[in-house]
Amino acid sequence: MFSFEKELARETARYEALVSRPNRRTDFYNGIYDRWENPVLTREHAPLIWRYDMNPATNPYFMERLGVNAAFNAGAVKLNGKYYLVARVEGSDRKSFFAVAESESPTEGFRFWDHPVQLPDISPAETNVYDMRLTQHEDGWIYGVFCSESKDPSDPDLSAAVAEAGIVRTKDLKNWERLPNLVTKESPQQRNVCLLPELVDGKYAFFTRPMDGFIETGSGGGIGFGLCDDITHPVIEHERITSPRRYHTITESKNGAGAVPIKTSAGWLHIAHGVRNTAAGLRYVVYVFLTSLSAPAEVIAEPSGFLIAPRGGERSGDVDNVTFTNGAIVDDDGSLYIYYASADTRLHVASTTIDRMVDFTLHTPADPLRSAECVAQRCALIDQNLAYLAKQGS
Ligand code: M1P
Repeated sequence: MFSFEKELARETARYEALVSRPNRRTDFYNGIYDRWENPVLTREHAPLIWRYDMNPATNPYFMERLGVNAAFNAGAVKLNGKYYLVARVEGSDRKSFFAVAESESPTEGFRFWDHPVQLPDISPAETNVYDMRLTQHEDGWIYGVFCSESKDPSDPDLSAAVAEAGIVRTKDLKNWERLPNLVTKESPQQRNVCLLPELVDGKYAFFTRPMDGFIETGSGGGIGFGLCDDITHPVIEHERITSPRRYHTITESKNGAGAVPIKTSAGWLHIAHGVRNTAAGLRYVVYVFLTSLSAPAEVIAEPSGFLIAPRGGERSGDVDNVTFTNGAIVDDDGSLYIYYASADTRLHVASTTIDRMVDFTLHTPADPLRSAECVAQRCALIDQNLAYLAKQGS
């Protein structure tokens, strides 16, 4: 027989077991990073008080009243010794919002705070918000740059939308000050914008993703870079392309900034995403490039191919064949945790170190862009190995 108390107790136990389960490395190996067995956030991590009315008088069947569909693309930051994810949570109504999940560990134990982030509501047209990148800026603020999406009023197509970069800032992830959306004079739309932690020539430096339309980047040639004088009235007059899209590569259809660039001794490490088209739809992978410390818009190394692509169960979900990142944390010992989502459904962690990533970035050959040259590149590696192994054996 149905019992409200029994269902509540079972779901509470299930939730506790999920959020407190230990995580461990999988046996995946490539020498570059480790994959971890359990996602760090899923829709089931949404607290019961977000979803159920807990009062049997008003919810006699213990029904979910406000469902949660997914928890994925998260900005990430370490503060006062704790790990924080500001996740994109999507309700079953398709609207996304931000919520802070906290843990003592970078790989497990993330629990959402009781309330999601209540962003200052600055425009009735803003319909959806998602994918916040968190920048611990040298000016003392933590900035969150995210996609602010509205219906395109000039286009009768019901799906026509406009993407802009929304900006908030905080000191504690609790109180958020909303700044005006970023204006990019040369680009009608923006998504995947993030703020560099340091000023460049005394100005706020953004990595942008110029787009002609909401889905297609059109004339937008790749990941852009632009400077703005005043973060409280953010305007970028001119963008230049940093990491371009290229024909027949992992970035042919689109690319975009991912985690906020990480300062290393070799340069700014960018963990971004690239998109190609296939007969089965768009395929999103995570890739890496390095830009100069003295000129952050200049790419100095871009290893061939992807760093992370969907594998196994990561391949399927709401949007199949997608891995996407907008957050990473560097620990005091040089460990690096890359939070990547799969299939716009759940959030995983990959772990590595800054040293390994710099080695990977500087010593992995660049994409030679043509099959014949890729074969030559691989044969050179094989010949080098055969010669080395023969010498070892002799
Ligand atoms: O669905 C895959 C991703 O699509 C968008 O990324 P982009 O702007 O590069 O196409 C974003 O909406 C992202 O949230 C999503 O994961």
